Amino acid sequence: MNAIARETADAIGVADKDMANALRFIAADAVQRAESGHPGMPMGMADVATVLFTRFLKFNPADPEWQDRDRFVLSAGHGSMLLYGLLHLTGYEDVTLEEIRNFRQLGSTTAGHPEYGHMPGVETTTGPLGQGITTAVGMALAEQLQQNRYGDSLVDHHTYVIAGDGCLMEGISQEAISLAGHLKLNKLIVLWDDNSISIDGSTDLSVSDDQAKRFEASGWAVNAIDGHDPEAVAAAITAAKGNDRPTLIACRTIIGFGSPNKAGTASTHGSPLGHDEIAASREQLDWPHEPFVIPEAIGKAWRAAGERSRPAYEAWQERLQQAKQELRDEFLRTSKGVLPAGWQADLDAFKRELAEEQPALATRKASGATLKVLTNSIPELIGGSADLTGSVNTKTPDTLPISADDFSGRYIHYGVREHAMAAVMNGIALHGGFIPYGGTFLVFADYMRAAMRLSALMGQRVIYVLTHDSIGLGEDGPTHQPVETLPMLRATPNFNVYRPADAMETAECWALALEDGDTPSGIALSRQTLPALRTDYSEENLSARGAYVLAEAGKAPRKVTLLATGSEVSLAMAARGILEAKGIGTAVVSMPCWERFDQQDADYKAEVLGPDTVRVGVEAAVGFGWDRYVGERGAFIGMQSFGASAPAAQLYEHFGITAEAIVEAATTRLDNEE
Ligand SMILES: Cc1ncc(C[n+]2csc(CCOP(=O)(O)OP(=O)(O)O)c2C)c(N)n1
Repeated sequence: MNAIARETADAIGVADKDMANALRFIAADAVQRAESGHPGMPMGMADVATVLFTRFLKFNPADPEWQDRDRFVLSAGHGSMLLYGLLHLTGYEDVTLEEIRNFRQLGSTTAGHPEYGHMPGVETTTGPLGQGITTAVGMALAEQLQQNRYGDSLVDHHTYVIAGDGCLMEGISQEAISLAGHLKLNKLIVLWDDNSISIDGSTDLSVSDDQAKRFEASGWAVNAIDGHDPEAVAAAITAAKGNDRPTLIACRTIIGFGSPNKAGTASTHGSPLGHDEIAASREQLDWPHEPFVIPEAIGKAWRAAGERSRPAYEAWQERLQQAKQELRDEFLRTSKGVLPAGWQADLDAFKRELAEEQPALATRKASGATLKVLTNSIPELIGGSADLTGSVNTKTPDTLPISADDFSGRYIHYGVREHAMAAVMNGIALHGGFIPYGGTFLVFADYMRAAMRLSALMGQRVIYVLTHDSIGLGEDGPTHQPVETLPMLRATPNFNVYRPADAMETAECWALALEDGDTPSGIALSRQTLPALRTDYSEENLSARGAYVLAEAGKAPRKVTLLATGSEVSLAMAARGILEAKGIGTAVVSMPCWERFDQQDADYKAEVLGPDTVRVGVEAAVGFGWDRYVGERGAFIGMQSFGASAPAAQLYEHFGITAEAIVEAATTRLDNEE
């Protein structure tokens, strides 16, 4: 044994087995008390986790946010009590016995699955299987990028993952494994809980993959060990740390280890063992202690494990103090997620240029031009795309490709792996030091959905560049034309959906996405060229309130309000021209971000929406959600079905999304009322 903690444990006569049993029974007893949860996995992986936390993991419970800590991701999130037990035993102050006793109760930090931001030491939210291991790839990648910038005296840590059979069955794991192997992320170490059990029973029911070969085929080092043999676990982790590739350690374990009648069966997976079986397990493992009582010597040995990295922590603080001021300041600024001075001025100059030139641009191109400015002034922006770089315009002169041989780049070629792209971006954001953005077609948000939902749940600044945002993409047809995707994203709490109408709004929406440190954003962008609508320079970011009057009614008082987003704002402007010519006072409201508009006060909303006017919503998507803006007197012009394959202009005609249709909808309603 190699560490202070082990020495302390030895000195007080505490064996690994005793420490692991403390963990096992905290988990089993908490699940029993809650009458809900998963005891099997923590009992099975307690030996592995004990070795990891007492001998290897670099962490400091007194400073859970220490930037150079090792990251630990419990990808098998259903085994949350394993993590809570580890954090409690190693001395995280906030992870009290009271919280453990309140496992899964309202208001406790010990949520059913580990939730980021609820408890220190929980590095990411897990539970949806496969997300954790993929998020960890992002963390391991961020570590390499950060080390490249700041050197290994400030950045040198590992990312450890515990993943189960379920995580490895999920499709996203293949994307993750493949990308990690390709990038040779050698500081990523996955401990696979190889227990051959999932909910339905034996994994034989559903899977016969040779996992070792699968990982090897993707460029990983693989080791297989007895997960109940601490020395084997320690030897495997030591070997993994020396590898030039990511490592999978297949830890053969018995689910529910120690339970005489249930171990090795799915019945330990998702329900309490039951009082009798816990009593029998206490006997079998020779653990006579009452629930939640940890014998003093064992508690002490665990706390010593929590103190173990103190010298490394202090030495790191010292190195940070001695680092060149400029480097230190930049490291601390980016780690805190603070944007650099000067970026707004650069963007402002770009806005002035746009006002001057008034370019007709597809908003995807406007986004590319904006990114050219932003990636130049914000070095922590890390771009990427899921193999659509030329279409989504996410690459800029400042973002050179990242590769296994070169982590000085800033652009990730994710390959055709949208789901991994989203989860990896979560990992990069959670790791800290960088702001990730990544592009694909809006319709493929469905492929990323599970990870996008976690960006929102965790409040991470991840920016999704989502182009080809409607039937306006044309010939590629309905498989590529989103109609229900905007409502799906808008229905997601804490997720801002932007749909800018022209180049100026695109620049503004990018600024907002960057400023929103706790909210992910999706920027929906057109494939087709759009006219410049915002032709005046405005210092104020007009998109910040989510919706604003782009053109007020002319001479006559406002009778009609046309509400539109993105590519349909120019249609609304054309309809306004016709209505105004008829003497009907018509305003056009651009609504680049509903979520922001919903947060405005009632007066502003009324001023914009014109509650006494006839309101028509226009968006080339299904109308889900528009009712609240158009009201009972209003109408919606958009899609009622999937799209079709044809040139874009024909599709707008075919589906009746035209200036004439808008005029017709408005005038019919006005006539009906008169
Ligand atoms: C994406 C997703 N699908 C389904 C579930 C429900 N679920 C939770 S645990 C589990 C089985 C996992 O098996 P394994 O990883 O082998 O865990 P163990 O039984 O060994 O604890 C399932 C299907 C989930 N959490 N996430």
